[in-house]
Amino acid sequence: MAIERTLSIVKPDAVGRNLIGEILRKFEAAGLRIAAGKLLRLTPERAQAFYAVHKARPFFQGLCEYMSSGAIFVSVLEGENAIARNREVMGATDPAKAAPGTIRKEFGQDIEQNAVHGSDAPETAAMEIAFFFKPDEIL
Ligand code: 3AN
Repeated sequence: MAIERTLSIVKPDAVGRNLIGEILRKFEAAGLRIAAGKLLRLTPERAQAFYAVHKARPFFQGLCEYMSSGAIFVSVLEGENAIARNREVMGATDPAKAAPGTIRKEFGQDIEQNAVHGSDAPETAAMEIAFFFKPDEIL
């Protein structure tokens, strides 16, 4: 199995409810190593750039306002099949449909305020990691 890296974001609703530690604990318990991490706040323009792939979707503006509404914790997770494993630990986009024990089931509030983001493919993981981290910030 391949060792991969993926980008994770603890979103503003979860940071605001003091859930960074609980969420990182689930990644580590699933065998994912935290290879980089930082707390920051996106400007609306940076949020629009990050979610540019969704710009034609009806929820784009609300999503960018929400993602720039408070601090986020971004991290690089590393491990075997890290991209798929992270998405398993996160659960389905809609917390109401997420499996028991997943982050979104336990901590997500609705389909927009769903606690975490995770890259969905190797290409997007590489782009999203580079969006937030310089190579020498990943250990
Ligand atoms: P995922 O984060 O599970 O890969 P995407 O890429 O389809 O899901 O959506 C990106 C983000 O956009 C989601 N995490 C969520 O915050 C928001 N989003 C997705 N679908 C909706 C929707 N129908 N209404 C509001 N926000 C949505």
